[in-house]
Parts: sequence; structure tokens; C-alpha cells
Amino acid sequence: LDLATALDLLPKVELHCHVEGTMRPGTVIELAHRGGLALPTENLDELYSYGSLDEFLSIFWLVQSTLAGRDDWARLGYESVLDAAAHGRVYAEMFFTPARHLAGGQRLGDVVAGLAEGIAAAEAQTGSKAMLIADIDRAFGPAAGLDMVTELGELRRAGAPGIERVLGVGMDSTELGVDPVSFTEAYRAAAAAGFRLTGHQGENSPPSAIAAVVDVLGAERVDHGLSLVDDPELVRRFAAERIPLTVCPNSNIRIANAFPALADHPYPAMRAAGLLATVNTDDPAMTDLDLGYEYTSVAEAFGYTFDDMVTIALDGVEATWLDPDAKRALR
Ligand code: ES4
Ligand code: ZN
Repeated sequence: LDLATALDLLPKVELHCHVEGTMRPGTVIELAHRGGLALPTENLDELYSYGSLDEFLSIFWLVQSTLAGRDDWARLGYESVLDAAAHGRVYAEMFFTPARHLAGGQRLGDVVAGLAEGIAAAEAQTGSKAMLIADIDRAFGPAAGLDMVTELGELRRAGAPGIERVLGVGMDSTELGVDPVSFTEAYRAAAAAGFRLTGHQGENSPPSAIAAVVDVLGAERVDHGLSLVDDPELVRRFAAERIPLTVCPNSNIRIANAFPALADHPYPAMRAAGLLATVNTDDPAMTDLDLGYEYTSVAEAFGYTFDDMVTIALDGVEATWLDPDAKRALR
């Protein structure tokens, strides 16, 4: 068994994956045609090349806009879990970001029910499980975020179909010119409704913004958290408190253009500093990645052994929002 095959087969969890960013290229084209949506190019190799996070986001939003209703979300959830299962993913807590669909008149209950239905079908077929995190889209502002969280709480209290899949609330999209503290009310409401909390930060913003996500918003994890390495004191604290970072090394090259090559990524420095830094794909279909390759390329770029990668996989289990018994079952 070579390392790449072993790491592809290794049972892995994933805590940073946007379900819309897992949409198969063929599904993107099919749904875009059906909706009469013009893609700037039908050549997805061309469509999927990005100069910056914000450039990526404009394409991400185009992919999102192909999802017109419950059945599309169900198909997406189904195909997403099937594709991840093929690379050894056994459990995920996966983001969906419905702001533009809600603004366009879709019901949050339909999005949740559709995703949950598709995921359940793929789980039954593969044994690979997935739960959901409802992300606030920062580009839509704090009021839209609070509205989504309020509706999510209502669905939870009503026991709406599929809502039990939604474990938590997060936020994503652009970091430029956005103060994470402006989402305090939405995060408070999410916690009060019983949701776990995470948030994208530090992909394109300083360590002070990462600290705010934990200390002001109350997030238990930070998604990316890359700029943390610029603040050694904060690194020590995150390491001591075992605050998980869901790092996406290849995404940071292919989406954020943060480093020229994987070898230049601070991931090994993060691990050496004792940070609970997990390995994830972010938007695998839109960056030509899968979780097996993500593990393999990290091992090869940083000289990690199979055993090192097992330790990273086990850190992933620790960082999940599963209860202790469910964590034990994954180890
Ligand atoms: C995203 Cl901030 C960010 N990074 C990567 N993928 C994304 N999808 C939506 N927001
Ligand atoms: Zn992300």
C-alpha cells in the first residue's frame, strides 16, 4: 500500500467543507442550463481559476445560484456525501450558506429538509455520515445573519424536517472590511437557540479578528485561522485551550493565493506550536481536491509519516461536535 492509497483509505472526518463547493462540475452545468444561468465559460478549468478569495467568491456565488429549490439541495447533499465517502471520509460537519437563496424567496425549511434528505440517502448507501452548519454570509450583513439564525431557532423549536442535522452556526464569505464583532447579536441568538458556534476568520484578516471570533462571538472553533501565526501569544493560548482550527492548506493556495506553494504554508509551524490544526478541503469540487489528496499532499509537502497523519485525523475527531461516545466510536 503506498502512502497516497493508505491516506485515501484512512477513515477521516472533515469539519471545513462547503456543500455548495462540492457540487460536481456536471451538476453545475446541468443546473445552470436548466435555470437559464449564463456561465462566463463552459470550460470549468477556466471558470475555476482564482486570483483571490473575493474572486473565488464571485464564482462560488454563481454555483450557489444554480440551486433553485428543495430537490436541488437534496441532490447536492446526496452527491456530496457519495463523493467524499469515496475518499475515506466517515463523518463531516458541513457548511451551507443560504443567504442568497433566502433573499431570492426560498424557504430555509426547504433548504434544510432537502439537504437532510439527500445526506440521509447517501449515508444509507455508504455509511459516511454528515451533519450541517448553517453559515451566515457576511456579504449580506448582520441583519440578514440574525434573521437566518432566528428562523433556524424557529425550525428547531417546531421540530421541522431535517433540522436535527444542523448542529451549529458559522459565518463565511468575504473578510475584507467586515468586523466580526458586528455579528454579535446573531451569534448570541444562535447560542441561545442551542446551536454550536464556529466562524471563518484569519484567511484574509489579522489575528485580532480571530481573537474576536472566540472571545466576543463565543466560537468554539475557528475556520482557517491562518493569520494566528502572526501572534505568538495568541498561538500559545489557542494551543493551551485546544481551540480547534479547521485548516484547508490546498484551498489557501488555490483560492486565497496566500502562498506560492504548499511547502510555504504555515501548517507545520501550527502543528509544531501545539495547535489543534485539522486538515480539510474547503471547496473540493471547485478546486479539484478531495480529502485523500489533501492528506497525501500535506504528508508529502511537510515530511509527515502515515502515523503523523493518523494523529491529525484523531485531532479531527476531537474537534467534532459529537458527544464522547460517538467520538470513541470513530477512533
Ligand atoms: C468561503 Cl470565506 C470562504 N472560503 C472558502 N470557501 C468559501 N465559501 C464561502 N465562503
Ligand atoms: Zn471555508
